[in-house]
Amino acid sequence: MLLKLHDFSHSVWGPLFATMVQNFWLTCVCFLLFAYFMLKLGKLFFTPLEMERKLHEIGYLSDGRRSLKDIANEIQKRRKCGDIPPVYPNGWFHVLASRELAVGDVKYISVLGEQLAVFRGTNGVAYIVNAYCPHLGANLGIGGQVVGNCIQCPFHGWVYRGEDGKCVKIPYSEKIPDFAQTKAWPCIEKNSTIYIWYHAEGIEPTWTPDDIEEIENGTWTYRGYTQHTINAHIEEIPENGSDISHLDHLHSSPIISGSDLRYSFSNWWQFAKHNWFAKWNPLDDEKHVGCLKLSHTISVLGYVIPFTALHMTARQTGPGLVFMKWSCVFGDGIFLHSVTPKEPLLQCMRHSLYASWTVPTIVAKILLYGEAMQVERDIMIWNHKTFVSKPLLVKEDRLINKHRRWYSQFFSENSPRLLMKKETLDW
Ligand SMILES: *[C@@H]1O[C@H](CO)[C@@H](O)[C@H](O)[C@H]1NC(C)=O
Ligand SMILES: CC(=O)N[C@H]1CO[C@H](CO)[C@@H](O)[C@@H]1O
Ligand SMILES: CC(=O)N[C@H]1CO[C@H](CO)[C@@H](O)[C@@H]1O
Ligand code: FES
Ligand SMILES: [Fe+2]
Repeated sequence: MLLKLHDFSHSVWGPLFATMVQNFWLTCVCFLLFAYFMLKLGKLFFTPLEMERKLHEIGYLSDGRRSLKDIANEIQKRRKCGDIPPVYPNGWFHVLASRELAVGDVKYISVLGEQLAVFRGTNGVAYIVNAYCPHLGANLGIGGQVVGNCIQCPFHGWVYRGEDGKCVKIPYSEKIPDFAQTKAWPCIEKNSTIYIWYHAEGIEPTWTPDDIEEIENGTWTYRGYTQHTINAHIEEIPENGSDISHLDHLHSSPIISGSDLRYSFSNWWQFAKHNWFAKWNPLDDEKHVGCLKLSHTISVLGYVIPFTALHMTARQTGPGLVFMKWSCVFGDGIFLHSVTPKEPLLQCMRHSLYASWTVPTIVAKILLYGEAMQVERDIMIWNHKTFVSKPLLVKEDRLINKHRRWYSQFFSENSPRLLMKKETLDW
């Protein structure tokens, strides 16, 4: 039925319609605001959380005069690192998430003190080779081109095979000498992650990162990641899995109290707390795995809130990977947790979250955010602490020693050590 304009004047819509026509621009603005708001809301509820924090953004205290960047730099310099173990343990490390490397992409990556070029051949396989071309030293990761399953140097065009680093083409030379070869690093891609094998003695991989069947077959889907840069020795980070007593102290105040340790202990937050129950054990049948069982609940005024129960089983697989499966009332999923040393005392830590479809994205985001909050409390400690090689432990702390013995298997004779620096010098 067609409406005539004068029909409106008698209904409640009439004046509104008239105002809208008169205020055309106002209507436009209202509509845009509404659309923007809906977009934000949709984003909040339906898109994964992706959060990256730089070193100086977490755990450093401002003095109101200098920038946090300067403060972080200065603390890094004056810090006593302690009698630390070698800085790069042997094992598999996260280099990139699969989605960060499309077919034909080349990336220059610096991890474990090595300069590397990571690329994906046209066959879809990811390869890692030394970044510096052995010919005259150009960086293959900066402007190198993927040619088939090889990478071509941007300087004189030598082509190296991703699989073994062999040079297969020198555009201006008839002969390719046998010595024309670069180093190809052992690399493995398990769904969603590209890993590199590092071994100071050049030993081939003796184990592989866990297969997560549920990620491969699509039962658990990607829900986001958080990334942090930390100024500490790598061992400090996995060690917190065996440090049961810090859970009830550092991690008990509710996440709304934040990650700034100056405030998170305040009495204001005493009404609610996180309760942790944890147990860590090295596995007998898989020497490179340590298993942490963790239960978590939130209690308010002493009453445990039932739907906050979260049960986790974390497999610390080698020196830098943790596969933490969890289940809660909404469903189940996994945190992929990785620590990769970029420099001797600079770690890149990532938590990626995959969950079953039953877990609403907003819940997954809260989980990921909550985890990040808790870890940021650790970071404030890590960024400022020293490594105590002979700690004062009481009986209840004994798992820490067990963890250190377990972790020592990842160091070998030629594992790189940090040269004794500053500490011995008098400035
Ligand atoms: C995916 O793998 C898990 C674990 O093996 C299994 O329980 C599940 O049924 C699989 N789902 C599909 C769709 O294949
Ligand atoms: C590298 C790898 O295994 N990729 C697979 C991950 O899973 C998706 C489906 O969920 C496959 O399409 C990819 O090939
Ligand atoms: C490696 C490891 O177990 N890290 C854990 C340290 O503690 C935080 C907070 O409890 C966990 O979220 C990490 O997974
Ligand atoms: S430096 Fe790479 S081809 Fe010459
Ligand atoms: Fe912790």
